[in-house]
Amino acid sequence: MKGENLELIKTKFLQEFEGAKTSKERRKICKKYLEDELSSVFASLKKLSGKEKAELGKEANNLKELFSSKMTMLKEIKKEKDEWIDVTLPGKKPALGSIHPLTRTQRRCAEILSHMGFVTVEGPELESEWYNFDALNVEQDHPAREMQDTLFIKQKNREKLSPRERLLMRTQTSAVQARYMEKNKPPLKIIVLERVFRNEATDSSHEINFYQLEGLMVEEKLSVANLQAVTKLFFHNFFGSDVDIRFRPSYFPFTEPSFEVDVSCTICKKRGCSACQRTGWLEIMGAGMVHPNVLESAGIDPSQFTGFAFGMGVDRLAMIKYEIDDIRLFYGSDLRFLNQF
Ligand code: FA5
Repeated sequence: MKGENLELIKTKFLQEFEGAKTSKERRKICKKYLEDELSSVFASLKKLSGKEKAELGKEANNLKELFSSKMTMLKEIKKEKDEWIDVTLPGKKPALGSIHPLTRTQRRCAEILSHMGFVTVEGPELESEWYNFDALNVEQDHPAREMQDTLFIKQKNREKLSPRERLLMRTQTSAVQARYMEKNKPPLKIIVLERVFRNEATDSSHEINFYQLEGLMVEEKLSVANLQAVTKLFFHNFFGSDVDIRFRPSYFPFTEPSFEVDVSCTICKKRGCSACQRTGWLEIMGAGMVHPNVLESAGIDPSQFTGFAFGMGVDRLAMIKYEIDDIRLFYGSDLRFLNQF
């Protein structure tokens, strides 16, 4: 090993380094000289001794210093490049979800009715036969109890259990009325906005599980006129003041008199279209004056208090409002549908 050799390595390095076209190539050259060339230089230094070893050792260290400084410089340039941010670029929009149309509808219903003084209450989805049927004056042999409508829960020795012990998936939010009246006394003004279940074949307007909005008001001297006023105010707020409301006589075991309530078709404005089966009207809810038996069964004196109740499908409200022609879309999790809201 001689001093000229080290000079030669330095010249070769500088030539190669300057001649390289990319930083990647330059980093490779530095690595090669730092690892391969220098290790053979230091290995041959070991064979020398005395003054010669000291002098050449110093020069070899200078060479190492040169390669390392070039390598450090390249690393810093790379780091700066990697960390550089173009602050003028537009930001990335976070993927935000939207409110499900059913939730949106529920919230709007609650908003309107809470302004009218109704308080939202809750009840269980897994319910007893008592609250879903018996307490609502639905007789043991009423067709609504039959297997095609109700999802009963399998229980050991079911037939020996009392109606309060026999379980089912509630078919109507009216069950919450019965529960609430048992624990709370008039004046009452409540709504329930929850899920119900029916053992039904599904089609474009029927689901096996769907949402209902139930309203109940119990006070002294309430009449059908109060029911009509509340209903009208609600639908005018929900659909707009140009909808008409129609009460038709109907039958529910828990109300007397009972009504089926229709709103004028919001799509064709009563001219007749496929959505309203050319009738100009859309059937939207059941309602009526609370049957005295129901009040009595909850411990409320029907000679002192009267009440009205109504129950409608939240899904149907949303379908009319947003002009959706198939209820199953609400439960399909199809983003092409959901992204429209
Ligand atoms: C009832 O459930 C009564 N509890 C309503 C009631 C409450 C009457 C208080 C009187 C007093 P009905 O089975 O008709 O009634 O259902 C009420 C509403 O739920 C219907 O008008 C409809 O909007 C909706 N509905 C019923 N079945 C389905 C279904 N399979 N899929 C979607 N919505 C349904």
